[in-house]
Amino acid sequence: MLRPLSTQIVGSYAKPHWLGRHERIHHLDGSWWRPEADVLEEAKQDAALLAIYEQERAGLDIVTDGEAQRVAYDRHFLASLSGIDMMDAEKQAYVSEVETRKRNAEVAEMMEHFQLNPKIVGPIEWVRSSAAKDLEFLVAHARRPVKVNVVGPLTLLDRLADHHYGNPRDAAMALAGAINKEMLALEKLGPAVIQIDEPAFHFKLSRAREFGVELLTRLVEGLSTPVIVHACYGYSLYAESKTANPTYHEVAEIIAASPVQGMSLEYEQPGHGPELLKHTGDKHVLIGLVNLGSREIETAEHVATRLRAALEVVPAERLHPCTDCGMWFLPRAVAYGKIRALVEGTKLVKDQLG
Ligand code: MET
Repeated sequence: MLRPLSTQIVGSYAKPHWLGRHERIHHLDGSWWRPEADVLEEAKQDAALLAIYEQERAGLDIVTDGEAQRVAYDRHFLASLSGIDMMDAEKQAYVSEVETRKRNAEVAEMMEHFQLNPKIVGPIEWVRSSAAKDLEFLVAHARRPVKVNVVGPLTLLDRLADHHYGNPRDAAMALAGAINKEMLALEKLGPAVIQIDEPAFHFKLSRAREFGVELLTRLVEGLSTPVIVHACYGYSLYAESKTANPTYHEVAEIIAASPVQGMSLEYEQPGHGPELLKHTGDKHVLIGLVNLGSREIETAEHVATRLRAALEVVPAERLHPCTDCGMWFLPRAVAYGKIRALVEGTKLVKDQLG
C-alpha cells in the first residue's frame, strides 16, 4: 500500500480565509466558519476539492482532503462520542512545551480558548463516525490513493477535563476503544493509510512511556489498513523556531515497539538528522522535509540532499517524504510551493536510484 518514497502531507492543507476565521481555530462555539449555514456544506466541499486538486497538481502520491471540512484535527472527533458534556467546559492548565511558546498576542488569545476543555461526565462510547462523510467525499473525488486522519487518545485526553475515569490511563484506554471503532468504520471506505495524530506522545512522554504501546495496540485491533502515528512538535504557527528535543527519539522507540505500521516524525524544522531514524525499528517512516515555520520555499536540491542522507538509515521501501506537521495556517501559495519542492526533490532522488 505504501510504495517506496510515497510523498504526502501530514494532513491539513492551507485553509482558505473565506472558509474560516483562522484566529478562532480554538474556540469551541463553531464561530470558526465564515460561510452562512445554508452554504456551509457546499463551501467545505469546495475547499476540500481545492486541497485535493492542489495536492494532485503538485504530484503527491497520497492525498488528503486538506482537513478542510473540520475546524480542528483534535476536537473534530468529539462529535463521535457520548459521555462528553460539550457545553460545560473547564479551564485547565494545559502544559506543553510548544503551546507555551506563545508567539504573539494573537496566538496568546487563541491559546486562552484552547484551554477551555469539555468535560468527560460518563463512560466514553463511540456513537457515530465523525469523518466517514468527509472520507467518502475524498475517495469520490481524488484520483490518487488517500489518507485520512484521526486524533490519538493521549492528545484528545489533553483537550478534555476528566470527571469520570479518575486516572489518565483508564480515560485514554476508553478513548482508544472509541477511536478504534472510528477507524474500523473509516477502513470500510478504502483509504490507503489511516493516520493517528498524537502530538501528546511527545509532550506527555511519561504517559507514552507508561502505556503508549498498550494504547496503540488497542487502537489498531481488527484493522488491516496501514496505520501511521504522527508525533510532532505542534503547529509551527505557535513556534517559528523549534529546537531538537533530546528525548524525541524515545517517541520513535515507543511507536517502533507497537503493532502500528509506521510513524510520522517532525524532521526539518527542529533540524533532526539521520541519527533520529536509527530509533524507528522496522517501521515505515514519514519524515518532514519542508519547514512550515518559514515562508521561504525550499529548493528541490535541499529536499533531495536531506532525503539522501535519511536513506542511509531507512531504505526507500520504508521511507516517505512528508511535511513536518499540518499546513492549515499557511498562505496557499507557500503551501503549494513547499509540496511542489517535496515532489521535485523526491523525483531527483528517485531518478538517481532508478
Ligand atoms: N492532521 C493534523 C494536521 O495536519 C496534525 C495535527 S498534529 C498537531 O493539521
